[in-house]
Amino acid sequence: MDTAAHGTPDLGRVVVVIPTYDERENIEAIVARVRAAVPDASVLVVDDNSPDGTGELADALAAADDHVHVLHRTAKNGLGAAYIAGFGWAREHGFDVVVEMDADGSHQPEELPLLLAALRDADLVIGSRWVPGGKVVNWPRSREALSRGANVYARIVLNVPVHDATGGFRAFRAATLEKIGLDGVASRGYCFQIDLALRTLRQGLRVVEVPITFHERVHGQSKMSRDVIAEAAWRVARWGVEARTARFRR
Ligand SMILES: Nc1nc2c(ncn2[C@@H]2O[C@H](COP(=O)(O)OP(=O)(O)OP(=O)(O)O)[C@@H](O)[C@H]2O)c(=O)[nH]1
Ligand SMILES: [Mg+2]
Repeated sequence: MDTAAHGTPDLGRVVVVIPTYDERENIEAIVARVRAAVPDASVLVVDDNSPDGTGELADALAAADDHVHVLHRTAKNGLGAAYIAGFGWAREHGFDVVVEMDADGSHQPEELPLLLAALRDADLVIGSRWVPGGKVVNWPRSREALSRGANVYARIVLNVPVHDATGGFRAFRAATLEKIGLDGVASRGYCFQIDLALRTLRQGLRVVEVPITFHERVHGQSKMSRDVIAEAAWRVARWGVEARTARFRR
């Protein structure tokens, strides 16, 4: 690929990684919006063999646009595993910036330039619902309570100075992913996001939150489940205990 044609001036080449599982009704519109919002960036759809045919639809989008790529995986293996595969692809293809974004329209591609601008002075930028200026639109109270509760819990247990540690609209420098090392990441569900934020902070890297407007999905089904919540709760508790024990030993 030609860097001049595919790059953004001072950040280098950007890829927006979009994990999908049964997002047939959303994938076309979200890819089109990303392409319009950041025309120099590439898109990588990471599909876990969605039964609804999202992978084939993504292939058709890729065939029509050389900035769109698809990574097919064989089975639904969780968001974390899909992202790690996508990050590996981005590394092999020499991208300098890797963005995480949901397919369901909750994250607004039009806000990508804001995230990328903030990355000029950061190693990880988190699009945040829970900083001044951040908003959620059409979210049921129960979901808002879950997200706020999860963030308060993570802040107390892990002492992380981040307001939206579970947020999944993010921009990483490729160098950040390299430094934090992804081999030991076992988180599968949305605690993957907390895990990566924590690893980035522990490396002494710069994490910046920018306010975003988060919209409840309109089409398709949420993959949030009790298992995902339970995994986050016990992993965060374990990381908290590990951090305290390490401090005690020092
Ligand atoms: N490849 C892959 N993608 C997944 C998997 N689980 C979720 N996703 C995708 O990850 C993104 C976020 O999943 P959602 O179902 O929206 O979960 P959520 O945003 O936590 O929940 P809602 O707020 O209720 O939508 C979407 O693009 C999903 O299609 C998975 O196991 N594999
Ligand atoms: Mg969602």
